[in-house]
Formats: sequence, C-alpha cells, structure tokens
Amino acid sequence: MEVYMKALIPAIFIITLLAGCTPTQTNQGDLSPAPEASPDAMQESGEAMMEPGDDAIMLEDDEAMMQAKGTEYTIDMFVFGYSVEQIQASPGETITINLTNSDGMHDFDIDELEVDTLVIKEGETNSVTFIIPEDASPGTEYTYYCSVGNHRAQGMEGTIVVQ
Ligand SMILES: [Cu+2]
Repeated sequence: MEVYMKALIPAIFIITLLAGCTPTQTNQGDLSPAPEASPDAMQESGEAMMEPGDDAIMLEDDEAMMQAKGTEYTIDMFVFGYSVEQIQASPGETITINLTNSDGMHDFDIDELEVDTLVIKEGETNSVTFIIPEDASPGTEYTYYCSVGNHRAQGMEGTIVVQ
C-alpha cells in the first residue's frame, strides 16, 4: 500500500500541473493520498516539472505540505497570560500546543473546538492537539483562555486566526 501511494503521488501531482489546476486543501476525505505520505517525492517531481511562471503553484503546494505535518507551538503560562498571544492557522491544520507553566495554576481552553485541558501547576507540562475545521473561513478567530479563577478577566487569553 505504501509503495503504491508513493508511486501514485508524483503521478497525481504531475497531472495536476499539466491540467493547470492549483492544489486545493480539500483532499481530506476524498480518494487523494494525504500529502504527508511522501513529501520528498512531491518535492522532487515538482521541481522537475517546474517551468517559468509556476512559482505561485509551487508556493501553495509547499504550504499544503507544511500543514499536513501539523504545527507545534510551545506556550508558557504565567500569572496572567500566555507567552504566545496569537497563532496563525489554516483550515484543516493540525495544531499541537505544548504547555509549560512557570507560575500559578492554569489550563488551556478553546470553547468552539472543545479543547479543555486539565489544570496544571507551576513546573508541570501538558500537551493538547486539535484540528482547525476544514470549512473555517479566513478571518475566523478562536479564543484560547485560562478557565482558572478570574485569570481570563485578567487578560489570560490569546487568539488563533484562520488565514
Ligand atoms: Cu490561569
């Protein structure tokens, strides 16, 4: 199966280029193999096929590959805030947040995405992974916040902005 997919991906990519279509990010759920199956093969075939004027297509494809691998952030929590206050995301992107806690007791919640971590103490760590909905439109904002005491009211929150 894996060998078959590796052979199939460059073929699909070349067909896409020949057809003049730009790759879309909607391949979850259809018959296309996931881009992360063989990013190297895609990269090589993409370069081999690249012609003047194809730069824009390649850029979009590189971005798609980055999303497929998922994005990790390390965010430190303190009284009262997060070390990262804004994250840029794309529809369908898998995001992992590695939480550290340098002061106090905190958690990390996103109501719309049903993210609700346990409260951790100073010196402890936690990790949470979630997926931005495929149909999230550009400009959509998801607020993450600490649900402990009045921390959110004290400013302990941040924003994920969909591009
Ligand atoms: Cu807190």
